[in-house]
This record gives sequence, structure tokens and C-alpha cells, in this order.
Amino acid sequence: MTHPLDSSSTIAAVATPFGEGAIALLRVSGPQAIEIVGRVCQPANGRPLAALASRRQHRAQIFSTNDAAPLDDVLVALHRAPRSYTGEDLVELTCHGGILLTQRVLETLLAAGAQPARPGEFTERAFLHGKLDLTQAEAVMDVISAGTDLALRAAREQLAGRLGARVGDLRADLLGLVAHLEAYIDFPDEDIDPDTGAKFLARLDAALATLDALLATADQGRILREGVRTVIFGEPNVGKSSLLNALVGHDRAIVSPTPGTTRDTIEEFINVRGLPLRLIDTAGLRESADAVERAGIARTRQSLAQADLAQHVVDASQSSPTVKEINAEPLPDAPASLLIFNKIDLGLDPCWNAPKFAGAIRVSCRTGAGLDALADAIYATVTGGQVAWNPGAAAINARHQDCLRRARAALVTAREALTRAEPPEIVALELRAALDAIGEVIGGADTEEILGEIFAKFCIGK
Ligand SMILES: Nc1nc2c(ncn2[C@@H]2O[C@H](COP(=O)(O)OP(=O)(O)OP(=O)(O)O)[C@@H](O)[C@H]2O)c(=O)[nH]1
Ligand SMILES: [Mg+2]
Repeated sequence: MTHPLDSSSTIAAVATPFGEGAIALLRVSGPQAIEIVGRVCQPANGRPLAALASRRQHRAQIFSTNDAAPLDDVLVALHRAPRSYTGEDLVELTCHGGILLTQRVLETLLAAGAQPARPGEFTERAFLHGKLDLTQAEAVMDVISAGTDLALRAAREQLAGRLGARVGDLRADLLGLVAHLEAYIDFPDEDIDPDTGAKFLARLDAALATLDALLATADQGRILREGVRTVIFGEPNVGKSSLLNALVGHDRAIVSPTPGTTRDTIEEFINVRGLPLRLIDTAGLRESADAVERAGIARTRQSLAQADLAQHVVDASQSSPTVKEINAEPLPDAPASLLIFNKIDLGLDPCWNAPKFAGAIRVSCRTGAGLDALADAIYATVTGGQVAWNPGAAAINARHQDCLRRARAALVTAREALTRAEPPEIVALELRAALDAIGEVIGGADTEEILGEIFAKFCIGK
């Protein structure tokens, strides 16, 4: 990111994906947008482009600078500042969706004076012109990449400004505290009520509680954006890869009667009742002399340590040598887990009738029996409190989490200084630090460095 605040240039990009399609959309934004497009675009009504009404589609022709014949018939719409997505003059051109044609139209716009847009630059300009706060700008990308209804709903809520509003309120509260404290520091003779007692502390604690509530949504935010990390594990040959294939709906992983078939972890993204799941098939757990298999097993353990949900698969048609160690209840520090009895088409070995296995889900990857019940159980486990979940709340992302954690640490230090009756300057300093960190979430004037990082993840034309 070289010039995040320089919006004096006019940028152009193709906003639709690369490839053949019925139509393609190009966008031009900036102070010269109408002038630049006007150089190469002739409206069908014979009037100059600048004379066209805003926010309506007009028929027009595009002319490349070195050819008298028109390049294409297009529809053009003008969105004049500030009533546009970017807050600048914005022109949208719809042409036919050919790969070569779209490229030529873009080249023509660039030759007429536009600069190629960087990824996310349109949304970045929208942020810089106050159309969106940073959480909303990030939500634009979340909306685009949402893979399930729930992820989409959360992203839409963030885009609507729900998270930004909560953070904004928190910021306003803290600002009030800082202002009060600084007035007291600056004008000690003015007899301002220092308010350093219980009332001040209560306001600080309320801010801390809000921060904690926001931080508690981080897991949910990660799950919505990246999926519930769901690890399928168990002994070799019990049907772990078969289960992955059954849930994915096609033959993704190799299945064979040879124990030790899966060596590396295999990941697939699936949608279970609207929940995004990152499903991970692993190498079967056993003592192995084979170095590659041992490396695979090490990966299984690593995946398990990072799992949100563990699916423990057993071959219930046979008695397992480790049956005594198997539990239907999750261990205290383990991720939420489900015990899955596979191969029930072959019958159930009596050892699995023990009462502690009553909660196991019986499936057959061969016949498909029980898979619906498994999907229900997955949904219930993830949304039922074992994994942090609250679909109504705004869910923060990793960047927000980092800012809010720093804010929390500063607030805790401020609180300690206050209770130890340290000079108010120290308390004010920490409150300021907390304010800065919270400000980074929604973006203030001094957040240039973070912008590059956020918008680089966008696609060009957004
Ligand atoms: N009858 C029956 N056979 C099954 C079922 N699920 C899997 N199998 C068979 O069990 C064998 C092992 O299946 P896999 O899915 O490769 O088992 P795995 O747990 O991934 O095995 P490893 O990768 O070696 O640890 C294959 O021959 C499958 O066809 C089932 O529900 N019923
Ligand atoms: Mg396997």
C-alpha cells in the first residue's frame, strides 16, 4: 500500500469474474470518472455523457482510441458523488461478457486516463469517504466469500453496521471517561468532580464486560468464516475416509480394505444444515513401524489438538481392542466430540451395548443409514453450547480480536492503577491506549497501515 489516502486519481477495473459470460461490468471511480469515460463512450441519445441523468441505465457505444468502429454497445450508469458506492463519481459500464472484449474495454478506459484499481480499492475508497467503517468494509468480503446461509447472515449483519455500532458505543463510553479524567488533570483548580471512586470504576467495568462479550464471539466468527474444524479420527480401517466421502457426497478420499490407507490429512469444506464445516480425514491411530504412517499419525494428533469437533469413528461390527478406553462422553479438555458406530450394516458387536455408549450415533457409510441423524447431531453439538455459538451476536474476526485484546489489557492495567490510587495521568494513559486499540477496529484517521492488509485480500473491482 503506497498511497492509501490518495483518491485524487481515477481508477478502473472489471468488477465481474474473469471468463466468458452474458455480460461484464466495469467500474470507474474518481474525480475524473465521468470525463474519462466521456472520452470513449458516446451515449445513443447523442448527448454528452456528462449530461446524462444519474443512477439510470443509458445505451451507449464504446470507442477504442485507435479505431473508428465502435468496440461494443454498452449500458452506462452514472453515480455522482457523494451518492455512490465509493462516495466519488462512479461510472458503471455493462458490456458483453467476452474475455477479449472486456479486456479491450478496460484498456480503452486506461488509455483514456484511468489508473488500474488495486484489489479492494473501490471499497477502500468507500471507507475513506466515510461510506463504511472498517468492519463493514471487511464484511463486504465476508458476504462475497460466505459459503453457507449462516455465514452469509452474520456477514450481512456486520455489513449493516451492527458490530461497528457496538464498538462505536464502547469507544464513546471510554472517550467520556478519558475526557473526564483529562479535564481533572488539566484543570486541577477548577474543582471538577474527580469521580475516581466507585462510579468511575463501575463505568470501567461495564466497558470491560462489553469487551469480554465481543471477544467471546471470536470462535463463532472464525467458525463462520473458516468452518467448524471437524476431525474424523479412530483406528485404521474403521471407515473414516468412507465417512468423509459420505458426508462430502463424492469419492474424495481413497477407501480400501487395507488398514493404514490414509497417510496424510484430507480436508473438505461442507455445509451441514447451514453450518460451514471443515471436515478433516486423518490417518488411523495405531502403533506403526512405517515412517510415513507414523508421520501421518502425528498429523492426526496435531489436527485433533486444534479441532472444534472430533468425530471418533469405530467399527461397531467388531469388538475393538481399545473398547475399554473409548468413551461416549467428551474428555474435559478435549474438543466437543461425537462417537460414531460405523458398519452397522454388518451388525453390532455386543461389546458396544455397554450403557456408556448409549449416545453413539449408528451409521453405515455403505448403505447411508444414520447419516441424517449424524448431520442433526453435528448441528446440535456445534450450536448447543459445547462450541461457543450465538447466532444473534455480531461475530468478530481475527483482526478485531487482536485489537480488542490489546484494548482489554490496557483497560485492566488502567483499572489496577485506579484501585491502587496511582496518579490519574497513568490511568488516562492506559485509557488512551485502549481507545486507540478499539479505534483500530472501526478505523480512524490514523489506520493507514492496516488498510493495506485488509484490502489486499479483496478481489479487483470490489
Ligand atoms: N460393510 C461396511 N463396510 C464399510 C463401511 N464403511 C467402510 N467400509 C469398508 O471398510 C474398509 C475401510 O474403509 P476406509 O474408509 O478406507 O477406512 P479408514 O478408517 O479410512 O481406514 P484407514 O485410512 O486405513 O485408517 C473399506 O473396505 C470400506 O469399504 C460400512 O459402513 N459398512
Ligand atoms: Mg482412510
